[in-house]
Amino acid sequence: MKLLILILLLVVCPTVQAQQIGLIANTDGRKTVSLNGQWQTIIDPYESGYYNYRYQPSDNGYFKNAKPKSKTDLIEYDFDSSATLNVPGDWNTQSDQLFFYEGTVWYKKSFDYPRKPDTRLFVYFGAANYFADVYLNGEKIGQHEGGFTPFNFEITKLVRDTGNFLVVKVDNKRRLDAVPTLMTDWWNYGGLTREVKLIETPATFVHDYLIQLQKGSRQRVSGWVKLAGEKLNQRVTVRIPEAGISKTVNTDDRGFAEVDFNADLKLWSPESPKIYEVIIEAETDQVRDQIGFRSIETKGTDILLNGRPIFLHGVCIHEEAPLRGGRAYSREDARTLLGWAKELGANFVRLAHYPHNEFMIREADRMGILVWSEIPVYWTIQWENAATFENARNQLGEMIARDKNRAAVVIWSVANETPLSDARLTFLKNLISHARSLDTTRLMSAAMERHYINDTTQMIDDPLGEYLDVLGCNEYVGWYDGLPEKADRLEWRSKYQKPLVMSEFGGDALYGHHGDAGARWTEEYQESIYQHQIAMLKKIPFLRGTSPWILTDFRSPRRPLPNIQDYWNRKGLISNRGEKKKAFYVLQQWYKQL
Ligand code: GCB
Repeated sequence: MKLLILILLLVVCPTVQAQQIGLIANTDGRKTVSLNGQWQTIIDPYESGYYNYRYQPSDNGYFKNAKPKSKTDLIEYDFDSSATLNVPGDWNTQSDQLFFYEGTVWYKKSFDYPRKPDTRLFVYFGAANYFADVYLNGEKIGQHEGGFTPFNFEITKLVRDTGNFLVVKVDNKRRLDAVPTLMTDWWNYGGLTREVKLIETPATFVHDYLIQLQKGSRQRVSGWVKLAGEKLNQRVTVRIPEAGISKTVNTDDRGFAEVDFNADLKLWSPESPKIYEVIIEAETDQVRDQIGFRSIETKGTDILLNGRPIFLHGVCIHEEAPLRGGRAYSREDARTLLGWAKELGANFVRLAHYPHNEFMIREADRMGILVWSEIPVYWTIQWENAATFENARNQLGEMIARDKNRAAVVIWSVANETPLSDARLTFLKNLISHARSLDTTRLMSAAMERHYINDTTQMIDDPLGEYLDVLGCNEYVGWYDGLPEKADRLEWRSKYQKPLVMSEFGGDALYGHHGDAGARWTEEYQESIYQHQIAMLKKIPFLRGTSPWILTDFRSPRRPLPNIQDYWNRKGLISNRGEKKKAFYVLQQWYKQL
């Protein structure tokens, strides 16, 4: 019977997916071919390139990239005469037709690739929002859920010397059971929003590694390397030439080896973001990376960087492209956004509300900016749905897999403003222990809500606090909660002896809109919020960080007010055109004193 089912399955689904390999670490350090540029695209709101008229998945979908063979052939699509979209890039800001679009767009790119013997080839996507089905030469090679983390599929056996066609069905329809769910306060930018590339590796290659300081130590480097391929037993040497380090280990039958050695390293910090070249040299492969070393821990209500207390003076950032709008994706975008954060006097950024593109993290490493990185477990989520949990867990794992070697990243956050319940607590506790199993060194946090125990006392006692290293808390005193002066009377209490980062506060102002400090939407009102907030924040004894909402205006479908919002959340300290609002200078002045 079982055999029969298997045979049936093979007959019904002839496109058995190629075996998949986990994320390849550090694609920068490898031989790659970019597939960025114009891709042919078909907008498919009814998904007729995927389903037949009985709503069954079709064997003959657009992924076949079919062409009429004779003049009688009926084929109702043609990639090659269809419009193009640039990759990387969201589709919404590339075509007026697609500005509010939520649905499927098919992408196609043709390429040649004369593969050399004894090499393997992978196709790598920086991100696709939200669901991607990927096909090469008409065969399905994999699918991926989650709009902000990278994934790769092996195509060694399918790739041809010439005439390959890579087809991706990208669907950004929101779903109640997805992560994030239906309701967010940001634009649902769809598409192949980050770079796409081919990665060539040797037959057996360095698949992944962790090279970081051991938790609690500033001299001991501890981690592991993992090979993938046939020749799993190898000698692997980790070298840090500048520090005179060369340490050789032998990988086991799974291609795995732990790495542990003492090193006299100049530590990474915002004042001195020292980065070393690290070389991982196996017998069959070699990868180079740029890694900084620093320790991060908490003690009572303090956050210690390299053993010394630090105050995280920062700002939240959405992945909204500076000046042009749309999803940010490039190194230049990252430099502009982080450059503004630096100008503000920040040593810290909260990258909200999902993992940002890798350039942000790499540039933060170079510029000496500490990073809080999070997954889009935002507002309401189906806490009791096992598939939703699996999805969130997978996104968390992919975020950590990509960025675990970056010194800048000090906090992983698992949730934003989630409503209290037992199911939610179980869900988030399980995410936290998963993160800790993947990475023992970073601090865990979440942006929580708080409540009033009387008119003037704010209490942080969310039961989640027990499982976090750093408490995150969002509050909008002066905007959603009373007027700016309300902050003057507030006292803050916490059930936990832990550091607090005020992970959001702020209010909207349209740049250039002036009035008195009591008038909503004016720069003066926003300025007044910041003045009262800063006075309040200075009095919170366990406060160890701030990341007000937000560096720049960003698009949100929840913000329609004409002539003020026009579908922009205006809480930016900088407008969407790059103009600094008055509140920017208020915060800058405080940060300069710190
Ligand atoms: C919040 C959310 C953030 C929103 C912000 C707002 O609490 O965490 O995503 O954009 O408030 O502007 O209301």
